[in-house]
Amino acid sequence: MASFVVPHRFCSLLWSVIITILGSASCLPLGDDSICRAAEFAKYSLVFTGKWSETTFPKQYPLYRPPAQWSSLLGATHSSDYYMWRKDEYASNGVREFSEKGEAWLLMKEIEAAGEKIQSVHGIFSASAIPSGVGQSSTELEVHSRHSLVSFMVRIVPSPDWFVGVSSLNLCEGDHWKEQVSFDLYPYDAGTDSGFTFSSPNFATIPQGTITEITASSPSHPANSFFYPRLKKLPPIATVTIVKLKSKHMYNPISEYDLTSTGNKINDSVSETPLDCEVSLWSSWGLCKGSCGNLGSKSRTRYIRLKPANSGAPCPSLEEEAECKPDNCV
Ligand SMILES: [Ca+2]
Repeated sequence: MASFVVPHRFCSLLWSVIITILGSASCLPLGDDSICRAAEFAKYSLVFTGKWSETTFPKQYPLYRPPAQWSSLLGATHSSDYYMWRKDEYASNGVREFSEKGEAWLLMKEIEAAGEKIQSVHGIFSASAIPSGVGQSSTELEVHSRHSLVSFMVRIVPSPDWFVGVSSLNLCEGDHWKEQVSFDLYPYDAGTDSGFTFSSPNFATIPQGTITEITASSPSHPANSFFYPRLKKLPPIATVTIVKLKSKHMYNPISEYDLTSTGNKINDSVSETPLDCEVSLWSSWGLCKGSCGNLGSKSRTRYIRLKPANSGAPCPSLEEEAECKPDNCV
């Protein structure tokens, strides 16, 4: 468990001063979350569950150097004056560093700067990395009635610039805090690296693109690791559950990687994604072999580009023969 809260006593003090000077609170940042009338603070537990298995995502599933895994989780609780990342917007430098390399330092600096400058951030929270595609990590977070939104990201490892996360999720509902929220998570592309596959070499996207959701059909390119033309929708690659803590349970964190007690939960909805065989183009025909005066035979071959999985279409024949006139006869 590695969660902590950015001290913002200084910011609060600064705001008190500003409000006193202006003699009015009308300059307070207003947004969707400004109408939260719930109790001032609430604590939540957050459980992130990776569901990136070879059964569910058989295409190019990374088995080694490095095997499929999740980076540490980095998040913030904030007001609507800040956002960590947003679909169709450009990734900040911090979001780029985090989604390409899993380096959190710059993103944490950005979050802290937003907290100091416009008091839009209440706290930062983090959870441990998960060393496999399937597994759990958890942490706790605190929201405030003026900072009721939650955002976080987890990098997909290995990948060019792919991540999952939640953007500006409001835990406040009018006059109360939500008891529990759960979401299926799908992969996003940060728009900063043009690699198509999990293990593509670094290849900067110039000019930078916006953050987009990766689906079974977009980007529409057969080389893409998440391109599954037979699926209407990708299965969720992860889930997140955020549960409000009762005050008496506040210091009873859920243990990390506790797969034994929640194993059923993780495995209950493993979907088997069929993957059809893909083969290369045929090679050119080989020499025609045989004795002169008779018909000879020649052959050509092709190789498997993608092994089928989970009852996908099997591979067709990899070798073909044809009759021919032997080449060495005049
Ligand atoms: Ca990309």
